[in-house]
Amino acid sequence: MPAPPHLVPRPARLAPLPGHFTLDHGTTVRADPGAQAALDLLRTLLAPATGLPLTPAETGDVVLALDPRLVGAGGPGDEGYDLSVTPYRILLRARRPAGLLHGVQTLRQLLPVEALLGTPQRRDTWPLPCAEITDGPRHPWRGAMLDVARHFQPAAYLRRYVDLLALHKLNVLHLHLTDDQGWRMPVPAYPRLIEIGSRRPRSMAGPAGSTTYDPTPHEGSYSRAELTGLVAYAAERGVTVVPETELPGHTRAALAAYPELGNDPGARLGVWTDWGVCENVLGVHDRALAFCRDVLDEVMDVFPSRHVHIGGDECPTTEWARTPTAYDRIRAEGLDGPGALRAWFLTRAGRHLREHGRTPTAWAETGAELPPWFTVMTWRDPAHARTAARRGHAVITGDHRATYFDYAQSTEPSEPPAQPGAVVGLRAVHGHDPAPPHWDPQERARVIGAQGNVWTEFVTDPSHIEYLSFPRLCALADRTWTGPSDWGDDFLPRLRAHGARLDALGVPHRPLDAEAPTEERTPTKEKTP
Ligand code: TNX
Repeated sequence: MPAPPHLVPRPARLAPLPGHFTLDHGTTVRADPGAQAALDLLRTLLAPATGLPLTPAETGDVVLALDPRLVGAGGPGDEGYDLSVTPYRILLRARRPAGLLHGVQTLRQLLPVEALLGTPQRRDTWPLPCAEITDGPRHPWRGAMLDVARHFQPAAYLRRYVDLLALHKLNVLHLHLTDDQGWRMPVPAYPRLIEIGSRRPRSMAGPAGSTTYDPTPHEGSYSRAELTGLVAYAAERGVTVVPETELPGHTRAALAAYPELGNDPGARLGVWTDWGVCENVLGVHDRALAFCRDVLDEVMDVFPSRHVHIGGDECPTTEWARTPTAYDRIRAEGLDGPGALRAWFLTRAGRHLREHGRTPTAWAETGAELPPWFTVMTWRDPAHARTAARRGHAVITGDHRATYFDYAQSTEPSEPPAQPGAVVGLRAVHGHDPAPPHWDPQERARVIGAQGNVWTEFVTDPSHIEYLSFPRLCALADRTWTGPSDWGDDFLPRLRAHGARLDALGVPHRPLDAEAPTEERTPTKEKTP
């Protein structure tokens, strides 16, 4: 048998077969009912380099079809696909359209790497190795979070990032849309969120606590049409955009625009120009709750995703503890004290989402503080994921030691500026098990997946985003789609071959030969809360 092709992520089952199928100008295609969108995607992706017409015909050489009876190798059903490449025909089948979209990405990786280039290639024939593939994901949530609040990125760039996620069968783009340093999404009832909240006059130079500033102003926001366009573009590629608007902390940009939403209506706060944890948070009064409802109504209108993220991390209680009206709320709700207000606030906002059929999603600070109907993202400590699963939460792991891509990939001095404190090496990502085997089966079943997180305090441009994301997202994709793999014998050889694809797509990435097969797990430091 021939050697298996090097695919990332590795398919659940792949049997290489002798021979090739060759795409050329005479190749015909057929999309059965429900498969047209996947064929359109295949055409769109192959057009720039190959220029192949892929002419429709009743007896297609390439057939894409939905088949409700298909079981597929992948557990959760909706995203699996079967792909058969023989010398005479390609047959791609899936139970649901999402599976076909993933199958299209596999076809793309089976082609010569030049198929990924953005310009016409001098080549008439495009061979694919024959194989039988039965594939499907291990986890339904395979994500990447991009922080567009600290540094804004234009919508066109977000589309490219979506394309890179889809290539790796990652299916969630979590957009961190608001933070202390910028508010990027318009809400018609609150125009100053953009007029004031989307611009900061300068930015701290260096990590939290630094005393020097880069005097360059930073600003940016999306139009509603850009966001709805992004949602549609991502859906065509099997990617769901999950929005995050931070509540009740990390809201200084909103407070700069509307001081009455805070705890001291007389305070004149600018959009924050520092990094770190900001003391200013929303008030716990009715006006702040009404603001949250209005914001979330607009969020739900623009983003159809089942999950809607409302932040919830790093919320100091200092302001509440010194605000008399906060104690009125504490008494009225029978709470223990200011420390209980964060969970109370998130529960109120979460209920609003739930009443509209959405699943409230938030960062977990311990895994034990929110109602179990929240989906939580654990980040501080891997133990929080198990705590949360035991409590009944659906859990997405984002352990900072394994999935925070704002940390450097190595200790080498040539690495670009990064969040200080830890190194998140490729091996740590590869070794990250969202649901370790020693947990109880019910606990493991509650872990719906994992995501890589690109915080952007020190990341201003797309090439830096990509350098931080790759190859670490490749490891995350492999882990969440396929599961564990042997680092030296399986993952690294596939990744090295995959590097040519990243190069063809112009993705700046950390050199792959930097990863020694015997490299030990990189020691990292504690995250200080
Ligand atoms: C903590 S993780 C944060 C972010 C920072 C990040 C930097 C989380 C939910 N909050 O606000 O950007 O650390 O690593």
